[in-house]
Order: sequence, then structure tokens, then C-alpha cells
Amino acid sequence: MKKRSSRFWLIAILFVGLAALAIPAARALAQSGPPVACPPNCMVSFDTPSVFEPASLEATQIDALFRFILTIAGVIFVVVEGLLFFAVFRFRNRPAEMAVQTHGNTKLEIAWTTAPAVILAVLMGFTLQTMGAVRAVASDNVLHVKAIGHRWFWEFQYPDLNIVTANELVVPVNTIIEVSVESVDVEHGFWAPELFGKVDAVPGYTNRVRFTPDTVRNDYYGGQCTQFCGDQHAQMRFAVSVRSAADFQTWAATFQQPSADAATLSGSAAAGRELFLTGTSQCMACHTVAGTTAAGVTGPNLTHLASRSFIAGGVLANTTDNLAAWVTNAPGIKSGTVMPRFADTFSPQQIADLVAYLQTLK
Ligand code: HEC
Ligand SMILES: [Cu+2]
Repeated sequence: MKKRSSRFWLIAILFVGLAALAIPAARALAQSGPPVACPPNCMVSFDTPSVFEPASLEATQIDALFRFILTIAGVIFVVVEGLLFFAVFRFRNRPAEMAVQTHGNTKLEIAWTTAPAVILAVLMGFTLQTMGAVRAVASDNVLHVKAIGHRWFWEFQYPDLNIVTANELVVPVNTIIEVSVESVDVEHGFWAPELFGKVDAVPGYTNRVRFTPDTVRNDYYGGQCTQFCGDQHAQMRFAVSVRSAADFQTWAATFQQPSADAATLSGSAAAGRELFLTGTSQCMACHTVAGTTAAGVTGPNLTHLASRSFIAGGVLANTTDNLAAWVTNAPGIKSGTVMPRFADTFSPQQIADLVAYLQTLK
């Protein structure tokens, strides 16, 4: 009778404790809304990328290794927990009985030292094999790309194609993409879970990662900075668009062109271009637009801004409203960004002109 009631109280306390934890947890979840005040059409939800849906040769190999290790670990877990529960119930204390007293068991000691060592050696073998396979240097069918971390956006360069862009990495399907990962300021982390493993972007040092995408995806695979790099670390995303060989050629041909000739612009866009390239705006001090005098490298290259889907590190969809909101008050959307607030520098009409110009950069 006495035992019954103490067990009851133990379970009751456990439940109350869990319930007490559940309340703050639910509250925290309910509060995790959009972290910044978003203008209309704010793109706050990136499709959450999953490591369980590999879309490249390398990610598939990593996934296979992961599942193999998970299976072995799962079997060990079930066996060990099963033996534990069996021992607890089968040999539990019985008042009238004295348990058999033993001391040491050499065979058992040898067995449970050897078995884990063998299992770990096997896992290490498979791990080294996979590491070698996903890191092998290829020379054929390779596209070289540089991914450069900035606070807080990713710059992408294609040295062999003479293309510089930002936020969106466009690659051809079934081609080995050799990525050199760098940083211009602090440490960032480069990761698109469906395509390759995490790589650190370290200032002054070049890391490399390789992936061979096997599935066309014209929208994008999601990527995210995975190394805390300051206020807007969570707003430092990127998209990887995997195109057919022909579509990639078309994309590359477009992105190799300089921006449209000034003579083709008129009205608002022409006025915006004027503003963009004058000293008061400072735009050209931080941004490059190929074919103009704007050659700044602090901010994203804007040469083909209008052909991109996202701006500001994947936080905003590239729409007229979002461009205007961003140019008006970038620090209001991503606090801490070096891009200044222009709300007091330009009239709404001038902002509209700048946006009209930006939208000609196809
Ligand atoms: C002091 C440097 C600086 C100046 C001056 C500046 N920008 Fe920026 N700009 C940035 C940085 C840095 C970003 C990226 C911010 C981020 O995503 O965190 C950016 C992002 C942008 C973007 C989004 C592009 C993309 O790919 O994400 C646009 C559009 C833009 N700036 C337009 C302008 C215009 C127009 C002006 C002039 C009125 C201007 N900028 C002046 C630094 C600057
Ligand atoms: Cu970062």
C-alpha cells in the first residue's frame, strides 16, 4: 500500500513538471513570428531545406552514410535499452530473495570492449570513404564558382564566365560545381542542405566544396548562413537555382552583358540613373553596375538586379514595393546594414526614379 502511493506521487510530480515546461515552450513558439517589420510582400518564409531530400550526387552519398550510421545506432539503442529494461524488471528487488553475488567476468569485459571498437572502426571506414568521394578533385565537366560572405549577403562570382551576382547561385544540372568559399569580413557558414555539407567561410582563407546537382529546380533550393556573423545572421540566405544546360547558357549569356545603354532610358528611369551615378546618392560607391561608372564592391553587384528574384540576402522578394522600401530605409529592414537610410536624402519621387532605374537592370 505504502509503495503504491509513493509511485503515484512520483508520476504525478513528473507530469506537473512537464506541464510547467510546456507552457513557456508553447509561448516561445507562438512568439516566433517575423523577426523584422516587413513591408508589403515581404518574403519571410524560405522553403525550409531538408537534409533528408538530397538533390546532388554528394548530398546523396552523405545521406546514405547518415542513414547507415543511424540504422546501426538505432539497433544498438534498442538492444541496450531492451537489456536494461529486461534487467530492471526481471531482477528487481524481491524482499525475500538474495541476488546471486558475482565478481567480474573476463569474457564479458573483452566482448563489450571489442564490439564497440569494431563498430566504430567500420563507421570510420565508411566515413573516410564518403569524405574522399565527396571531396575528390575533378577536372572534367566542372564549373568554378566563388561564394563570398558579406555582412549580410552572399556574392557569387563565376571567374571563367566573367559574371558577378548576389543572393542567387544559378548552376547547370549534372555538372560538377566547384565552389571556393571566402569571406570579406567575419566568419560565415555556407550551406544548402539538399546540395552539400556545411562549409565555413573564413576571412583570409579559401575553403572548397563540390556538388553535382542531379535534379532541375528552376525556383530554388534554400541556403542559409550557418555561422553567427552579427545582427542579421538569420537574414543571410541564398537560393540555388538548378537549370537545364540550355537554360543555364541563356542565363549566363544574359548575365555576361553589361547593363542597358543610357541612351535607351527615358523619363523616370533616366532620372533615376542620373541620381544613382551622382555623388549625393553614394550608390555607386558601394554598388557595381557593369557598363557605368558605378564600381563599388561593398554591396551586391546590381548589374542584373531586375533578373533576380530576391534582394537583401533573400529576405525580400524583388518587387517594386520592396525595392522602394529598401532604398528608403534599408536599416529599418535589416538593422546594422551598412547601406544607409535615404528617407531624408530623397523625395518619394526620387526614390521611385531610382527604383525605375533599378528595374531596367535586366
Ligand atoms: C555604404 C554602402 C552602400 C550605399 C551607399 C548604398 N548601398 Fe545598397 N546595399 C549595400 C549593402 C551592404 C547591401 C546588402 C545588404 C544586405 O543584404 O544585408 C545593399 C543592398 C542593396 C540592394 C539590394 C540588392 C541585393 O541584391 O540584395 C539594392 C537594390 C540597393 N542596395 C540599392 C542602393 C541604391 C539605389 C543606393 C543609392 C541610393 C544604395 N544602394 C546605396 C550597401 C550600400
Ligand atoms: Cu553570415
